Amino acid sequence: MANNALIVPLMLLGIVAAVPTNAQTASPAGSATSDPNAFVQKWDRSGKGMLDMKTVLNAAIVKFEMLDKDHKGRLTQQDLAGSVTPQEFAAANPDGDTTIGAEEWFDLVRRHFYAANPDNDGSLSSDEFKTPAGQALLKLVQ
Ligand SMILES: [Ca+2]
Ligand SMILES: [Ca+2]
Repeated sequence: MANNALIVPLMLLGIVAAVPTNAQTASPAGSATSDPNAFVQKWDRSGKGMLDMKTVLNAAIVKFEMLDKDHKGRLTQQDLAGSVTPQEFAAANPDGDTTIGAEEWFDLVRRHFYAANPDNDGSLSSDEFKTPAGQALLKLVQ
């Protein structure tokens, strides 16, 4: 009975239900999970609380232009320092030059989208953005 007295008020506040069971594995040690809700709300034109590929690519264009400070249509490793590791940069740069072009950028975002969408329904929900793959995508496009 003592436990119920504690748990029921927490449930009423939504605290018990809101804590995901995979909270420990979803975020890398030492860094907080980036909350996708604001990003989803900002881009969600359908009102369904989900983002499809076209919408995510639109966000990716905006992010690309923001990072491309000299407006040459290419991103250097320095431009992407906060978003991708050197290993990820190399993987995203199959032509082996020193920059990520727009097509390479879209390919990278598409790969992350598919990885973050295991149910293959064409859209990413806030919950899917909270998975490790979703967080990796969010880091690219947010
Ligand atoms: Ca390249
Ligand atoms: Ca999905």
